[in-house]
Amino acid sequence: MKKVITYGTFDLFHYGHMNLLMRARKLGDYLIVALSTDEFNRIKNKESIMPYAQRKEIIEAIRYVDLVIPEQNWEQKITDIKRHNINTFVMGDDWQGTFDFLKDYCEVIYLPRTQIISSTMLKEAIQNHPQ
Ligand code: C2G
Repeated sequence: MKKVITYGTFDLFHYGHMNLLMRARKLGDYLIVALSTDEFNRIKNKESIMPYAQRKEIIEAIRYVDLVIPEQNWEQKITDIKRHNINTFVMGDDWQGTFDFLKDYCEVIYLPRTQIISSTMLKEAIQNHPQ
């Protein structure tokens, strides 16, 4: 079984996220999403609108996802890859090159980001149009 892993916050889940997860899943037979915890988001200087519990429920509901685990720090990737016998690590290409050190442990693939949509845009739209 070819196992794939990807990491992210997936706040305000949108088409770009889905498109990443769909393509990642098609690279193997099993997809794990390491979902950034609220605490790790603070370390990433990335405040998410939706708390971890809600973001986790959404990701678990996506047909392409087989397992969601918490992403708590920058250092856990090698451990995750070993523990889960990962064959392929996938990220959007805004991270191009950042995780090449993982090539010692598994295949590393960066996929083109989906244009025109981002959590930042959605967040600004929400903040600029309070109901
Ligand atoms: N993404 C995409 N297209 C978009 C928006 C996001 O392909 N329009 C991808 C990103 O490249 C990433 C994934 O969707 O691979 C999740 O996006 P974020 O939640 O923004 O992830 P990020 O905060 O970059 O977290 O350790 C890695 C970090 O946790 C990555």
